[in-house]
Amino acid sequence: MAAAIYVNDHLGLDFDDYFPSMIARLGAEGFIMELCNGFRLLMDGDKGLITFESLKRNSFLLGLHDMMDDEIFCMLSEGDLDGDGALNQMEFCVLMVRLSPGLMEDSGSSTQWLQDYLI
Ligand SMILES: [Ca+2]
Repeated sequence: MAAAIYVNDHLGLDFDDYFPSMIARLGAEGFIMELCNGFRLLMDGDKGLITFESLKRNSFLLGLHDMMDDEIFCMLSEGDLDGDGALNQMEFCVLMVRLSPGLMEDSGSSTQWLQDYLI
């Protein structure tokens, strides 16, 4: 499950920066769709946002049994750009891209092309 791999990477487990090769394979648009699929797996279906509760519940469903509460808080606060305590789709995608050193190197304005797709 792709989303599980993203989360695992964020937590520093066997980090393998494969996003650049994913983009090469899928194209930027396909890559964004993959990120959006991951977002939907982790979000709260009613709110349309990734909240602490939805991340905790769905990361467990995805097999991330060892995800600690403080790691979930850390991920949320890292990605929460507008300060509402939850991640919307844009914030989630930006967070994932920021976690990829390869993508950060490729483009100085790492999130600009991403925003072009999402907005
Ligand atoms: Ca937010």
